[in-house]
Amino acid sequence: MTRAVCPGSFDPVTRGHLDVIGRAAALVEEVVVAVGANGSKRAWFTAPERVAMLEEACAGWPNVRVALFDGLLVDFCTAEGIGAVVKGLRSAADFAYELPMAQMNAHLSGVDTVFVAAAPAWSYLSSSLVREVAGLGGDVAEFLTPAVAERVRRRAGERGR
Ligand code: COD
Repeated sequence: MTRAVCPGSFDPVTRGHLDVIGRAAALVEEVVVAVGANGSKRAWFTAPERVAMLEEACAGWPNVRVALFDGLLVDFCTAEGIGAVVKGLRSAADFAYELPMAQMNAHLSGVDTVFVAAAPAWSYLSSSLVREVAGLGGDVAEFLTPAVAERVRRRAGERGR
């Protein structure tokens, strides 16, 4: 069975992430979306909240499952018996950031990284920009599923208090 891991922080999951996950799901038989539990101190959502949003957003893909991981990504891949990671590339800046990680992961464990080009429509989109715009009162609904947009709207309100 061909399987791949799509890792990330997903704080929150955006339509850019979902584009990459959906395309990975069309390429391999099973995709495991791996949510890094070691979120940054600036995270808006807890790891279980990020998992719940992803499970809802990915419910239409029967070959996609969501899991939490802690520690090294390659250890998660080894434990799952998966040898390939799929990541989205939005820009040369992403490439510069991702290449050494891909090389380190290959060196540490033989896990290979496959990059897919971001959809032009979402190539400027990131979770951090969504948080910034929403936190300052902007409308981010078009970048998110309706359920995620509602959670972001509520969290922005809670953080503003
Ligand atoms: N379009 C396409 N792709 C996108 C978009 C978009 N609009 N937005 C994000 N992406 C891609 C990113 O390029 C990235 O590949 C992926 O989606 C996840 O993005 P984020 O921002 O949710 O997550 P990151 O980049 O913060 O996640 C980092 C990981 C958790 C994957 C990373 O830190 C990690 O592997 N941590 C585990 C510790 C480890 O193994 N460290 C050693 C590394 S060598």
